[in-house]
Amino acid sequence: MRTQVAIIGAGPSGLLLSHLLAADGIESVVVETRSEEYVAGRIRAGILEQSTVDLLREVGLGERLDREGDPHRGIYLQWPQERHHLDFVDLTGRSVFVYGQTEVQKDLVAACHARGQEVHYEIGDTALHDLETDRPSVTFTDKDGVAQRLEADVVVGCDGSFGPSREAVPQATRRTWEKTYPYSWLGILADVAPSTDELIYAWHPDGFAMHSMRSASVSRLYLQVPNDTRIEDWSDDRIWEALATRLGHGQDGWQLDPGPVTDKSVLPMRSFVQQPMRHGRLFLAGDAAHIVPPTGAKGLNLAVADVALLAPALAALLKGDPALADGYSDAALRRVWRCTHFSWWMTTMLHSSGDPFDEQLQLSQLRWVTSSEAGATGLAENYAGLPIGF
Ligand code: FAS
Ligand code: PHB
Repeated sequence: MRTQVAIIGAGPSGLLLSHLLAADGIESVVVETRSEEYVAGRIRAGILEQSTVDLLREVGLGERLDREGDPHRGIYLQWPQERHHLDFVDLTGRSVFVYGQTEVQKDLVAACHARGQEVHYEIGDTALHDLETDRPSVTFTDKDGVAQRLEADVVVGCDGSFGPSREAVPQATRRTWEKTYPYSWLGILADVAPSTDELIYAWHPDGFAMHSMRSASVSRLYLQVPNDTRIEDWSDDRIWEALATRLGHGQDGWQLDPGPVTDKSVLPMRSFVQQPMRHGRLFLAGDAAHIVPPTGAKGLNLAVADVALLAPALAALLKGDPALADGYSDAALRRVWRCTHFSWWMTTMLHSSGDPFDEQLQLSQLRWVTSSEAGATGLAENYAGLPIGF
């Protein structure tokens, strides 16, 4: 098989990249280890920043988002006895949308079907070849067990944090930074109307808690738990009790309404960056190049920002102009480090470490960010998303 761009991974970065390339007349083929249904069903991100919403609308993927998405002006920051709203629209003129990654993925898959995008699902043995030549290729075993070779002008690793692309950059060339946080998130989906109009990020001496949502009838909530947490040790009742305590049930008449839990998972928290995000004819995008703790709601949005930079760079490269492609890694990494810092800052400000000194610093940061327009604006511009190409 031969194409212009071989894309490894059919998650949001892979499918959005193929969509943007097709709009530019560039052909691509996507290869994916999992099934279409499995990828679309993974429960992950929930917040789209302004730049992501703008891009999806621009490229014809915003219709259902505008119909079913829930625009939010801001978030609540909370600690015991205090809850403060930060209004991003007042502060920066930018807002965010609650629209789950599963919904974005469904829209991307529908667009693939509509344009006849070639995607090979349920493949195995993915391997990358000849990346330092102008005839790179990807070999794999297709779902029928037949060995395939996909030749291309360019290969893009959109294969997330466990795919082969990041290691395809030679050890001597790549540099990585990694930080593992001393806690994880226990996340639940529940069939109950949210008890809040906008997201609540709550600092509490027992640990962080967050009240998010997926729709008017589905809530998404998270609890800080130790890294070695076993999900079976957390009954629904224990989860709701901890959420009620940490989110301030009964504070100023506010109450947390529990409901049937439909999904439960534990998500480790880490930061990871690999640079460069290009090696020869291999380019990296999304989680293949970077991981952020979800406290800043940046993971999915950063993947979108990568491909928004990469698509025009590849189109130009394939039409004979390498300038944007040569600048892709540095341009993408500026935003990657901005989002990595912001996600680290939100995480260390809101998660209890048990250290009394940290606790005072955290509470002081929270009081400053909720009382100073400068502090609130700094958080707002990062959370609602800096313009693409920042
Ligand atoms: P993805 O990981 O989504 O997609 C990579 C794809 O490559 C996968 O479908 C995988 O099957 C495929 N692949 C892997 N190896 C392959 C191979 N050898 N060959 C072919 N295909 C291969 N972000 C937030 O903003 N908020 C959140 O709350 C949040 N929660 C998360 C919870 C979990 C459990 C995880 C893992 C991530 C979460 N994230 C969250 C981050 C997440 O949303 C990612 O940022 C987003 O999925 C990135 O998209 P991709 O770069 O496409 O990577
Ligand atoms: C979510 O709704 O899943 C969500 C929202 C905000 C975050 C992380 C996750 O920071």
